[in-house]
Amino acid sequence: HGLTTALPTALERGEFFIEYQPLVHLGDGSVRGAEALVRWLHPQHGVLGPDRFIPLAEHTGLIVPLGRWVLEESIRQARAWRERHGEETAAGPLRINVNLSPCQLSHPGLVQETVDILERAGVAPDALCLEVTESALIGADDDLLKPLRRLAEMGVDIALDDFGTGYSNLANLRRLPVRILKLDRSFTRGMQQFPADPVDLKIVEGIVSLAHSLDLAVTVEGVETGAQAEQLRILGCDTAQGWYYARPGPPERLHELALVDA
Ligand code: G
Ligand code: G
Ligand code: MN
Ligand code: NA
Repeated sequence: HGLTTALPTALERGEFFIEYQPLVHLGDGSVRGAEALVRWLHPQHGVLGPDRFIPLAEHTGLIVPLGRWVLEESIRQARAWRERHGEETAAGPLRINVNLSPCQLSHPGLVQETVDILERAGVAPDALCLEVTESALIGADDDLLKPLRRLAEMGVDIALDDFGTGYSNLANLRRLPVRILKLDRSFTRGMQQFPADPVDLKIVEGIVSLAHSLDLAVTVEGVETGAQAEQLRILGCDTAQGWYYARPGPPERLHELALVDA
């Protein structure tokens, strides 16, 4: 349909833009980074979310140049953010999270392009966290994991996105160069009511305990209320993201947020 034909030129026309959603340390409420979320300002349809065009971009292969642009733009932003607020937060390096689709992972230029983008921007690899979905890595062979391993060795963080939806073999986690589990929003939803859904509580408790025993940090998504945040903090989750803290917004918003809390 119409979007398919407009997509290839949208990148040249500069119709994509990025919103950033803060990642907050649950222990002290300090901002420790942000996730980059791409949008398309379509000349007729207005702002389109990623679910409207990422699948299309993956299908047509445009995801490779689009993903490269997102990475470049986010790293540029990370640099500005670090120049203003420093490279470290109370909870570790200040990072920008960028989503990586499976097609980008199997694209042979990924590692070198990422290195080049970081070097050109003069930004250390620890400014970057790449989010890969659990489903993309299920049954991944070594060829697919190799680029992620190399990036991880350089200091890039790797997060497993949408964790808990993909039926992955938990023992498999040890094989992955992943340091962070991003718990899918569906689990956070069970904490919305009070008392929280007991089954969801047990599941999250189990995941956190497993993750920590493997030296993985847990980030929770979709936190919409203070009660949820408190519950998830008590369960031992490390980092949170959600409307309770901030909706995705323009990069200028990042400067308004206090980075280090007393
Ligand atoms: O923007 P929104 O909050 O609706 O994000 C929906 C999903 O779109 C996210 O879960 C994320 O996985 C995906 N997404 C957002 N930005 C990007 C991007 O730059 N690249 C890829 N591959 N996926 C993205
Ligand atoms: O990469 P991923 O699909 O996980 O991206 C996060 C998505 O979740 C984005 O589409 C973002 O707009 C959305 N989102 C972020 N915070 C919240 C929240 O607190 N509640 C809900 N319902 N959605 C959220
Ligand atoms: Mn994500
Ligand atoms: Na997710």
